[in-house]
Amino acid sequence: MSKTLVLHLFFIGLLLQSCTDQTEPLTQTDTIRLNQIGFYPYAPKIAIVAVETIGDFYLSPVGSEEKIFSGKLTGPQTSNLSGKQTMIADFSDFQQVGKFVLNVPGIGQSYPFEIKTKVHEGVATAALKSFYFQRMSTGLSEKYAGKWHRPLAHSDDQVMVHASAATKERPEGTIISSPGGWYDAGDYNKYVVNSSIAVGTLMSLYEDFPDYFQKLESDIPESGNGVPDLLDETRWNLLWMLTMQDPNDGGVYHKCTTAEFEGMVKPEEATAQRYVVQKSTAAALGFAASMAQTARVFGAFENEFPGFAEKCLEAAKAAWQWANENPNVIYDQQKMNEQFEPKVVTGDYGGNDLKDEKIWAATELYVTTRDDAYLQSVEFYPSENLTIQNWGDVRTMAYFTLLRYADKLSPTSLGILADLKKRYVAFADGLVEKTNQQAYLAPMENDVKNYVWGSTSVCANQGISLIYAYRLTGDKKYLNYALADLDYLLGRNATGYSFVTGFGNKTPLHIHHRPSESDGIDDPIPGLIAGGPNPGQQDRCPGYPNDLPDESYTDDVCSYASNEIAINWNAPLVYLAFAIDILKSEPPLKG
Ligand code: 9MR
Ligand code: 9MR
Repeated sequence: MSKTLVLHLFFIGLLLQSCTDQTEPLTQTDTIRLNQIGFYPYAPKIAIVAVETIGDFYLSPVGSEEKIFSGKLTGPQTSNLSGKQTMIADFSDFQQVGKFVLNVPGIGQSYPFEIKTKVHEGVATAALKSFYFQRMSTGLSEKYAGKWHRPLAHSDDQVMVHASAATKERPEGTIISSPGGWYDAGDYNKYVVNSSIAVGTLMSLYEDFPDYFQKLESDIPESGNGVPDLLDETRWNLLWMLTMQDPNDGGVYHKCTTAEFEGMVKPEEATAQRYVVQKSTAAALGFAASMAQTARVFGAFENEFPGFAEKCLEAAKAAWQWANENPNVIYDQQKMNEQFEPKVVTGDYGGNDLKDEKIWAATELYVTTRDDAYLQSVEFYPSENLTIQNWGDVRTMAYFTLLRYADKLSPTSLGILADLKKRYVAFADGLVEKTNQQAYLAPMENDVKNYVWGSTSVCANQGISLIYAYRLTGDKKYLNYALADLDYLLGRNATGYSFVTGFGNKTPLHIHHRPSESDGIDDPIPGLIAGGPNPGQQDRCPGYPNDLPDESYTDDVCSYASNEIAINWNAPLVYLAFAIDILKSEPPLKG
């Protein structure tokens, strides 16, 4: 063998050797958990390895074996929810735009992710578009719905007044028309209380970022009509809500529903009789709050929708008055069923405490009309603690609106406001305290009480709270914690799922959603967020891996307690993903 050939072989050997060093082929694993959509160039970037280990990690471009960034795993972190240990791979310093994977020798390779500005615009827009897929009393055409197109169903123009809702003007069995709106969730019913917080969240997003939404299109039939798609979509449900008010007295029916849940059938095959049932104070107040906000928001679109804003304000005032005359009409389904037939066993959205609904309605009416009397009629701080907003506790919705309009309000509200800002920042500090000790570094993990039915919405709503804290103080730490909650929802969590259908590599495929389950299409309708981990496991499905708070999730259609979807869960996802995308795509500050 010639000397040169030997040398040649030697170098080839070296080359091969160093290649294998660099690239021992790693298999994709969900043990590495990260936001499966991606990251912003100038923001924190963190992956969590779900086992205790030591060593290095490195990034490679998708499809290449080059090591373009490497670092050391740090930790271990110990979960206060499960006691399990995790390791942190922090690659925040890597700012290159592109598509990458994260490798941990000995563990494997992550799902691919992207680094770019506006990285969440796609998932945010799909989450908004999912409301279009929830529309009822209309067909969804292929042009807008793609393979999920479907025929008209649930025209809801022959809805019966249930015995519980009978009045002199509308006796039992009266037929009214209550078309449109969105299906609440995986079921086919419509509930005013839950609709209120959903439309309130979407309109608050608009009010917080009006310029951005002038241009954002979600590809719906109304796109291009001169009104932001976010508002067109919301109006679809508002128009239905208006039909839930009894014009004879201003009261609002609690829900429009079948007596029992329909089977897992297509919308057009779900044809059981529909009813409006008992009026309730919670429905009247939620309705009043939403309609007062609608009047304010749609006041700017008088040319497009003549008279709409004014009509909504009148509706809000009438509902407010009804609620004042009927301050304590609780929706107690069990009691109702003891008195009336047919018995109604669909979702109840009940609850005994109406103070928060009253604060919310009073605040929205006040901010829209600037009539101090509304604010003066409520006890503004019924409890020292602030809470994360949810369908049963909407007080924070009121506080958000006051904070949003702080600069424009009169002395009456200013008294409340000084205090509110202080309380609010203290609340946000409480939400994030100890986050750095958590296994997945998300504020969500700080409190085991966050793990309820619809826990992903607790996480998203908490993220919204942190966005307000950021906007109040200018302190970026709150924004980064809000981003950590979004990372959590999109894959950096104890289940390894990105909880949004169609967005990520490991996503829910078998959501408890009648249209997705019955359409014969493998992929569920995209942009829907699953309820998420819920140790209550009320559905008793066999698939839960264990009963740990943050792992009590099963991607199984039987699991309505962890794998259903709902409008009041999707709305905060829409808010959080867009708000983060808007705020994080701003260029970094110089210096
Ligand atoms: O499908 C229903 C879902 O939308 C509700 O959230 C859930 C809880 O109220 O109930 C589901 O319906 C189930 C019912 O409660 C019990 N029988 C099986 C039904 C469908 O799985
Ligand atoms: O989101 C609701 C959750 O807070 C309740 O614990 C649960 C049981 O009452 O109901 C959830 O709401 C469901 C509603 O009752 C019917 N439509 C589906 C909703 C999401 O599961």
